[in-house]
Amino acid sequence: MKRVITYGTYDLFHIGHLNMLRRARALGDYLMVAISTDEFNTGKHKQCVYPYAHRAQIVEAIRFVDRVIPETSWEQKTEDIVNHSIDVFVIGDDWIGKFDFLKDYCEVIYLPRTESISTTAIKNTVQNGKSISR
Ligand code: C2G
Repeated sequence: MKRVITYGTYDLFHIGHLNMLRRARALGDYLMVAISTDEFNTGKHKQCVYPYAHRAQIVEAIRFVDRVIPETSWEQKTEDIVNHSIDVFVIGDDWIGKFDFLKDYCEVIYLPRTESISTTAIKNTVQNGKSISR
């Protein structure tokens, strides 16, 4: 059983998030997602629209997500990987190189982000009363 983990805020869930989770799951047989808590996001200077409980439940409801855990600190990744016997750490290539230190514990993969969609773009689009392009 190849176990995969990824981390993120997953606010205003969108197709870029879904693509990431689908690709992450395809790298193994089990996908764990660590969702940033509201408190941790404050440290990331991210003000979420959806509270942690909603962001976690939405991701947990995805057929190919096996488990959601809270992300409360930058330092927890190594412990998570060891404690949950993780084989693969995956995240978007906007983080490329930032988590190479995890290579001592598991495979580290950076996947390309989905173009032209982001939580910020959605916020701006909604505020301007427009719709997201296909
Ligand atoms: N993502 C993507 N394409 C987008 C937007 C996001 O592939 N258009 C990916 C990101 O690269 C990340 C995941 O979706 O792997 C979640 O993105 P965010 O919610 O923005 O998470 P982030 O703020 O990058 O938090 O400890 C790591 C952090 O928790 C990552």
